[in-house]
Amino acid sequence: MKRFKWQEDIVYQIYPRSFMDSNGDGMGDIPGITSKLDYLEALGVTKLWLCPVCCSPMADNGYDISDYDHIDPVFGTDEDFDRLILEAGKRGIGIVMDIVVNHCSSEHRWFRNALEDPEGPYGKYFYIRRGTVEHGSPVPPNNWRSFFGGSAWEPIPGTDLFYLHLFAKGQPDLNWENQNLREEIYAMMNRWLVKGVQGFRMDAISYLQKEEGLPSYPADADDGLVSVKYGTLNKPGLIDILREMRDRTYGRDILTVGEAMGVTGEEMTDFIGLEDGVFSMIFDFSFNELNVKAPNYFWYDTRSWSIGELKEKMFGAHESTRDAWLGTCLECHDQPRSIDHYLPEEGRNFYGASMLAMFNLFRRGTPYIYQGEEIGMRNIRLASIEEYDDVSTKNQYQIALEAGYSPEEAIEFVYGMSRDNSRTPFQWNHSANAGFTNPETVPWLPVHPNYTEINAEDEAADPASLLAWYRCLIEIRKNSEILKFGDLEPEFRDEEDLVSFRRILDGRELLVVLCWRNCETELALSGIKKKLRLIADNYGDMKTDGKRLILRPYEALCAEMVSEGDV
Ligand code: TEU
Repeated sequence: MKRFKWQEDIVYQIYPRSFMDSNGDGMGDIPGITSKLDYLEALGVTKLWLCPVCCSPMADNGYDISDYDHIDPVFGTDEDFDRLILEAGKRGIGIVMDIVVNHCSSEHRWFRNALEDPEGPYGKYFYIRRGTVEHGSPVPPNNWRSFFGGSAWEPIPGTDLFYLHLFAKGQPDLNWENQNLREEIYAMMNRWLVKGVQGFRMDAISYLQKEEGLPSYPADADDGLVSVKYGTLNKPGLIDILREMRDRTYGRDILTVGEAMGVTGEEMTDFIGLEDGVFSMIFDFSFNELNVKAPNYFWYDTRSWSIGELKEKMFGAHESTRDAWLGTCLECHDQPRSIDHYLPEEGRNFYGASMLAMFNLFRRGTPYIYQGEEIGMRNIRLASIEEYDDVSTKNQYQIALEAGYSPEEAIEFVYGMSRDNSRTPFQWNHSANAGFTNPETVPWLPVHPNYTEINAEDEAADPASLLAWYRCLIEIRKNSEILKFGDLEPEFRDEEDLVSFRRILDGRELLVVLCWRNCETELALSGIKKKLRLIADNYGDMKTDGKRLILRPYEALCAEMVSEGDV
């Protein structure tokens, strides 16, 4: 099978507002990122995916773009961005742009023109539809509920028209059936490629195609509404739009990663087949929201889940992508911190965190690390909802109150699920404000109080730290053809609370064992006919007599399986 450079990448995701503030305004920026390139180079990553940095009124922290061609002044200048590309390039690191084209900002000139003349050419860039009037009040064109809560339709003042927004009100959906709109987007993407960006992360990309006629569906909750996903998630025709986009812009050799929920089974080949996919990869989200009761995404409506479920979802995703490619990840700017999300209380320590690292970095696919994951940053508990910033957090809090929960209960849901959990400032050192901004500045979101114990500087000086472990695993992966390109086969599949697999390439095999248990256990090696030669173990050694492995709490090990003659 053909090999691509992006299969060897290790991607680091940056949330620019929270990474490093260079000018003391309390908000991270591009010169701040540039100033930390040595840290990123030492970590070993090869690509930086930047969450959106283009001009935006920040209704959804940059995921509402008002000018696709320029850097928002909060983050710096266009020249700062050019310099970042250049400086990163010197260190063998490429920049990946976040392309947000399911919607733009309500401040974008296209949308302003559309409001002025809904029947005109720009009106056709959006979904603008007539509502009805019942008992003197306007009723939206259908019963879709936006991902962030409430109707997905916003009335256009002074008219009986509404516009569609799957996300916040400030994020009107773009109409991909309009060829003029498509041409504008392709040209914009090509301008970024000419500037030297080396990849695209495609935001909310499975929602571009809407169901013909935008029909209502039976309500999925007491509000009489239904999640927008019924009428928008991976609808027939989406793949044709994406093929056109690929052929008109990035092609096959540049790293592209789709945030493509709802793509499953046989469709994987069309989307991410190594032969002819529309993207290099999509994120493997198969197990990241096991605690959410699909499909309404209400944070108060969670469920318990098991490691068995997690591993079956993960193996399932791999089984449907044998001729394709995934991006593996545990965290991002929309998810809680992985230590809090995937580990029980007793496993939230170095062993649990380092086990998660191996789980993410040694699977088949291109790994993504979210800023702070490598030092073990944790969820935050802010005193009240007013201290939160995220639009979806505020909406979910409101939804919980409306469902009858008390403020104390509602804030507990926020603690577990808020997107601000992963958006707190990066913890660089143990000085005031964790070195993220000037000591006297108030950062845009509070610094986690644990920064004196968890920070990059202290961990960089400690060979036994989580950061050191990440560096070590990244180095191993970069030098291992098996880890980069090998197949993945489940192992010990029936063992509860154990995730294990083999990575296989040209007859050579590695065994990975991840013990999601808090007690010591014996694992019989009767099915393994070869000897194990240790490559990495978060306890520093491997306990085995050749017939059994003794696994310690949250142990993670990787060993080469060698025949007698090779030992
Ligand atoms: O998220 C897309 C998405 O589907 C969200 O519903 C996501 O599951 C949710 O935010 C979790 O609470 C992307 C971006 O990653 C997100 O930050 C943006 O808010 C969203 O698109 C709109 O651009």
